[in-house]
Amino acid sequence: MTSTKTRIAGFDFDNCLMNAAGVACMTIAELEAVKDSAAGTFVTKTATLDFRAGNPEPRYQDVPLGSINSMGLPNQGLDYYLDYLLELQEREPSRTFFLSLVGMSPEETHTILKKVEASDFQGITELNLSCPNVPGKPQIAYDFETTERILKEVFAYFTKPLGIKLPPYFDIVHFDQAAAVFNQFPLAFVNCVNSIGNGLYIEDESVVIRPKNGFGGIGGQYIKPTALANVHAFYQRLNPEIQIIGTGGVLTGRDAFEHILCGASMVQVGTTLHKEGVAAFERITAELKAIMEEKGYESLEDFRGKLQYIEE
Ligand code: RRO
Repeated sequence: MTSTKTRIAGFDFDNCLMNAAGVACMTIAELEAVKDSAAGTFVTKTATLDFRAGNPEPRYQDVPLGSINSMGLPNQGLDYYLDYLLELQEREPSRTFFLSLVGMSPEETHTILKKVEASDFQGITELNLSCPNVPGKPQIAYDFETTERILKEVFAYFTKPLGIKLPPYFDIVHFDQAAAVFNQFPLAFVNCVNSIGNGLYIEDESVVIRPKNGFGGIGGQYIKPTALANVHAFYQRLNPEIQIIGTGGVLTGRDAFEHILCGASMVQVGTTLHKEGVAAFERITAELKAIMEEKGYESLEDFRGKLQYIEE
């Protein structure tokens, strides 16, 4: 029997596909729909301490080869997601879910993480170090000194399973420097990648989203090669205890297969989920299983990380 089950931070999941944070995860109704689909689990919209309305609309646009967004971190506030997850873990004790979060400052990040640490939440936490869309706030993970300081401070008190959501890096030296930082910490995973920040999409003579004069994070088919490179670069460099979640450009089962081949233990679907709805999970899972069957692979372990190189 071909299986796409996987394991992250010691928790088992029936399927390796789930939503990417930001898509289908702002409200409890959306989260329940992902939970009840073929997805193995869900991650919440990145939560800040308090409710945020986010940037003015239009702020997300699907385009033929992907998407562009400058949402600006709209969310219901930590308590909304945490209260729901606490209720859900009573209702579905055999399943594990992800909570995404970040503060508007390092201080706020610590306030949030201390609340999660003190709570009864038994799931997995993803710290988003890569939001590209809050005017005046650069992506944290492009600043290695700040990232190292925050992680040092966090792991002084945070004992639950924690991973980080990363922006794409584009230089081999940056892969080396980033990995040297992450390898100092007991991270459960790194998630590669968030949207490619600050692209510009034009229709006729105009931008398509209002915030930042049209600049926004790019997702979808445009970003798969960058996503795969980041997944594999960190798979090659990180301590084996730090798992990789692959995100970016997953439209088909073949795309998910490539993420796993590059080293991903879980694969997230963002733009495609926005375009197609939760039915995407069943379709992509079936396509992935068909590829595995054709190749004689029964589990993800049979091919994870086994990307082939061309000999010198
Ligand atoms: O809300 C957003 O604008 C947003 C976030 Br927090 C993120 O991490 N990635 C993205 O593309 N948009």
